[in-house]
Amino acid sequence: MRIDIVTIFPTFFDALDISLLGRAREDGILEVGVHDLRDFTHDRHRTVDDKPYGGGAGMVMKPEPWGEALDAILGEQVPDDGADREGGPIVIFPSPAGEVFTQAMARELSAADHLVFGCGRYEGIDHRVFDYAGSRASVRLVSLGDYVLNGGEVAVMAMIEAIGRLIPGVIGNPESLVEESHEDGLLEYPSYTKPASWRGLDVPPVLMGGNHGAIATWRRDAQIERTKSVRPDLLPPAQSP
Ligand code: JBH
Repeated sequence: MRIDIVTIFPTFFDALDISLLGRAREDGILEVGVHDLRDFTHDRHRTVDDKPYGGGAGMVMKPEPWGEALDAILGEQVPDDGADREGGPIVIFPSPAGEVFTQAMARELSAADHLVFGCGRYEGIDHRVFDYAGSRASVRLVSLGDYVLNGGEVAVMAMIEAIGRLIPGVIGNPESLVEESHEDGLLEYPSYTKPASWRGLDVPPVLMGGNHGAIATWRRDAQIERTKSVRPDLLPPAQSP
């Protein structure tokens, strides 16, 4: 997979060199390009924003640098003629006005060949940028959740981690993916390791008994209990009597 990121804070993504995704990049499974939006300006101050038409607080990102950045990244990949975009690049703009990012979306996006992330500031990007991007590629506005971030960078970092680890070959053991929260619709069961007793707190005895059936049942029950108490919204609707 190739991932391109457009941002006014390129060094923010230095952290992508570490960890799991750093390894995937060394192995050639994942290619990441980080682009400074200001490199696509032509004025002395490298201006990327301006006052909103119609007034209001905050600044809006100007369309011209975004247009040039998208042209540079997308190149001739998709003709500007409304052709079928299936399998082509997907341009993702993190936005509090977008659809909420989920594990299902991460899984879907992990199958793409080319993702482009456009990091805007909270107040937003000139809306015509989304229309233009939509004429060149599939476009999705995606929100990390219902809270305020200053810009898209943190959201993009989270999305890249969630998507990247699902790319085949990035994680050594695919079983460790299946057992996790949100893949089976339940929260994870609690985990323990040695010592069996620590500061007066004991590991549940069933986990040390070697009865694999009993362990599986205990874990499933713990998952259901946890999900009921913290995230009842994840459970299927209760059966009516
Ligand atoms: C994107 O992902 C969104 N969730 C909350 N706030 C945001 C702010 C800017 C961009 C988001």
